[in-house]
Amino acid sequence: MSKLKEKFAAMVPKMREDIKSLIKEHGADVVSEVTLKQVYGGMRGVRAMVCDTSNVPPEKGLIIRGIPLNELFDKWPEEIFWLLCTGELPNKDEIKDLQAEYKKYAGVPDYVWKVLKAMPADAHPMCMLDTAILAMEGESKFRARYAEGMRKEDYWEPTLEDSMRILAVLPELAAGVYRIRYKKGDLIPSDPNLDWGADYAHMLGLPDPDGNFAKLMRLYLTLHCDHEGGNVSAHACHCIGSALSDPFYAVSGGLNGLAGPLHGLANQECLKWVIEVMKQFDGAPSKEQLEKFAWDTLKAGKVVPGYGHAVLRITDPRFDAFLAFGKEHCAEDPVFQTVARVFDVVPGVLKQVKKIADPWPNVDAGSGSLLYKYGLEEFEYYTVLFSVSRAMGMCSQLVVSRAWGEPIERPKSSTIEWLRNKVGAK
Ligand code: CMX
Repeated sequence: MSKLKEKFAAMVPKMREDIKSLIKEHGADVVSEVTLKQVYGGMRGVRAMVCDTSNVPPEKGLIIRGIPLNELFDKWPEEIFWLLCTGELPNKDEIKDLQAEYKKYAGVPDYVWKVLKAMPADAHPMCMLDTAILAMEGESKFRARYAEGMRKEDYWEPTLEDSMRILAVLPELAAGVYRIRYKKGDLIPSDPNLDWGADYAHMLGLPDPDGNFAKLMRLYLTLHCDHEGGNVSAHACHCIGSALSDPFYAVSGGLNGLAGPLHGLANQECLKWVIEVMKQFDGAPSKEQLEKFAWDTLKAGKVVPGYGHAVLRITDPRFDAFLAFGKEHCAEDPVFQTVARVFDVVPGVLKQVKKIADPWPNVDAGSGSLLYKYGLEEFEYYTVLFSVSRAMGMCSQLVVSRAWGEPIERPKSSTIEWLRNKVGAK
């Protein structure tokens, strides 16, 4: 048995007992109220679901299992997945064991490459990635065990196994999507001696003479891992999983949500915006030029990508981490300089628009300029990188909720007439 499975198995009985007694003693207590505005406003702020892997207080940003993200910047993604699942950081033996497990579960089957190569030449890389994950659904251990009549208390075990398979295969799949979609030549085989992040960087095939691109990939994969349970991708994955659809269905479905421009696709949109402004002003723009460009965007009825957030009310700590990386490794790069200048200018513009709740940069505002600097210039691909990381959050959330036996999700919707009657509207 893997050390992760062993550790998690030891946690499960207490987790179940705690939740059972909490519901027994406090099941009728009110934890959240819902206004009509929230019903029509994307359920913003309504507390109606559980997620223990991470939490996002508006004034602090991402906290993973009680540890603020800024204390985890130097951790590798493998450590983060362990933390998400178990609530503790792994020791050296545990991390080695998890890395060996990834190698054991790795290997993209040939039929998946055939599916990807048969897709239209202009297919979006996110569509390719999500299709590839879905294509592998037939491998699901969860589905096979369910068909055999698995007991409910065992659901988490094949969910973890499917999750390991998905996470193990994702860097190779994602790198393959890049090389096929952008005609970069042959697929590059995985290097068994490399860690999860560095192996992904290696399989993309970009030049990395000083190892800084691999460093960036580890940071990138760590920073995007999870963002509590209510964001579109996590919630979609969770909802699909609650019907006991297996992790291949659930993760692919969640990533379809990440592919929206108001969510994970904003990183592609953001760099596009930066490149457009640089084109318009023939290089790194001045603060005045940027201010004008931001206003023009707003006046055209468009959003400034990479800015604003449904929950956060501060500069996203994930943006801070990318900015610090850029200052250390690409301070002279004009695209990075533009991103840094956008940060000086755009919050001041957005603050003047009353309806915007959060004028600060989110995770998507800075990462693209760093990827661009290392030669990853195809910005339609950026959400795929986000996906490889975010799958850690999705999988850990699925394993945890299967372990405590969460039921199928089924909130009540209302007709307009019901709502009008409820509030006594004329
Ligand atoms: N530029 C222009 N307008 C913005 C804006 C921005 N960056 N951020 C918010 N607004 C607008 C909204 O579109 C909304 O306008 P309408 O009422 O006309 O529809 C209004 O301000 C109020 O929105 P809000 O309460 O501040 O924010 P929401 O919770 O509704 O939406 C988000 C949050 C992220 C979708 C929004 O800020 C946005 O569209 N940002 C740009 C896209 C982006 O960067 N998305 C990535 C978020 C991180 C991620 O999930 O990956």
